[in-house]
Amino acid sequence: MEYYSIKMRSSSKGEHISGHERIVEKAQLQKVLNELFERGSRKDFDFLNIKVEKIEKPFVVLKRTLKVKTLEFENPHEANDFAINLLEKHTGIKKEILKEFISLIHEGANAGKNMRGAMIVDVNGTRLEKDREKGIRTTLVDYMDRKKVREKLIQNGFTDRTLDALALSSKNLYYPDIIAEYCISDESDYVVGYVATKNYYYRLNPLKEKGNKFGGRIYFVKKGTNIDKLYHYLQKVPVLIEDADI
Ligand code: PML
Repeated sequence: MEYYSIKMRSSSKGEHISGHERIVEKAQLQKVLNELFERGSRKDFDFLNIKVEKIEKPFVVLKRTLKVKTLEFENPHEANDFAINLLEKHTGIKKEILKEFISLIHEGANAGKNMRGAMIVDVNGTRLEKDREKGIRTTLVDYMDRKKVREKLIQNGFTDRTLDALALSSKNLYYPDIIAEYCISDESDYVVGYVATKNYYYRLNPLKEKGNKFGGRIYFVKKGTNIDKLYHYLQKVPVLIEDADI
């Protein structure tokens, strides 16, 4: 089977509008190109780029995603307390330090703007990403049969954002040196966020205040993580997932 990676992004006056990535079989290329063009052009744009590349490398196939658990809270404060306790348990990082990193994400971790990718923090509480504005973006991950998995998630009350975030965090947590992940959306009205650990994707509702336009991700990694190898895995190793564990 021949697989291709498709990456789309659109912008207006330098401001990001939309971005999406897929991995598809050759036979689906045309259809998915149309879908991504439609997605990128919903708003007025002055730049839209679609890149198609054949995947030559052997890829990782995961049988299933992390297991999804949804937890409801009275407010973001309670949900973040839960997240911080969970992260302390899994990373050993002190609560006060976790709180500082999480606050940064809620307030714009790139000098009052969103970072483009994720922050990387090791268990000593040291930031490791090569560029603090860019962060690290996980790419090259998709479902073998996206339509089937999407239907299953939507029927069970999940969203398209869950579909993408679950794939991304399942790729992340498959890497031995990544211990946990924290995420809130940069879409101001999407308040469900998550903490992922080696086995679970905890959807926490609501993890941020409605109306907050800030969002982002933190990847927590082991001490001594080789940063070049980590970047290579997250950006260059294709991962396809067979099913969602919900
Ligand atoms: C969920 O619904 O499972 C949480 C998804 C978080 C989406 C983050 C994003 O917008 O990329």
